[in-house]
Amino acid sequence: MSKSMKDLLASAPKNWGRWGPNDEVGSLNFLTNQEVLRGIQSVRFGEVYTLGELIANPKGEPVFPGRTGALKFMTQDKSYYKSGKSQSLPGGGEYSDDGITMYLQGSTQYDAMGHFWYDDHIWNGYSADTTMGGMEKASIVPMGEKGIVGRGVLIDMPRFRGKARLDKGEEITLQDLKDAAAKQGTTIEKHDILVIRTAFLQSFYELSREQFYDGLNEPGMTYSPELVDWFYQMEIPALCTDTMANEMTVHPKSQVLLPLHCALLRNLGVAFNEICNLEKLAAACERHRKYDFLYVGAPLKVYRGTGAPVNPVAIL
Ligand code: UVW
Repeated sequence: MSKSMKDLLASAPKNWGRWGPNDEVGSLNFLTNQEVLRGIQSVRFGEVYTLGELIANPKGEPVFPGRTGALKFMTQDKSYYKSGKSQSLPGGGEYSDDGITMYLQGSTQYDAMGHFWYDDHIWNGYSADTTMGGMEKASIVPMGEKGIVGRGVLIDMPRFRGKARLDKGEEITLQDLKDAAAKQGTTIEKHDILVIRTAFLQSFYELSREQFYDGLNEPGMTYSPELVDWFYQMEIPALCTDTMANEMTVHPKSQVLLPLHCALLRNLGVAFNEICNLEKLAAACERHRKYDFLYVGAPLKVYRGTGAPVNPVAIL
């Protein structure tokens, strides 16, 4: 049965107004100094894992349909000096330089709190008109100012299911999340930054573009009242995954696209960190039988940006 987003989320909880009428960082407000210290307490080995994908990867970059990978170009290199287009600096110094054109949501990135909406209102009830010509409200800048630091918890779904990666359209329910955490011996605590591995994007590098995008329906969580209520009660500040949209693309019962973007990001202010690479972190977690760590993410401060690249760091 097809439904509208408004119908589907009619009784879903909202955090609008919880941090005042001018708030632009939503549930990141839960990440207080105490939460940073709790994250630091989870560090045991000092091992550092970065979660960013390669930008301008010559093999291509997994992006949500409608976007393209980054275009990077050299504006200065040794060839400029060799051809006489550039002269060495006084004293003999030379340098390389380059530029990039990219979708701000085209690689590992954070969605701005106001990036996705329905019913003409973005996070905290701001009018969707404030997105016109650049995000006047709830852009990526306040999130970049705050930084996202706390205790991260990895839930390794393929490991839980005994497979290399989740398939297109494979759902993760709240019960799956809890069962996987229990099997790992991990307790998800209030205010944890939830990191969910599906390994789905690994298939991008193995399949042809046509195979990867054909019938695209990413695996992951999708809207259910109990899942959203759990996020609300647990006061989860941020959700990070290794998929392009952090959720199943299509809600199976209603056919609504990307309902968690509205239920979690728009309504609860849960920050979305998408297109992470969790492979090395997951291997280390398995090796150490330890799935919690200090998570640090600071999206770039792009003026009125709808999102921004980030290279999150997990310290085990
Ligand atoms: C869209 O903007 C459609 O999705 P995402 O936030 O996952 O990039």
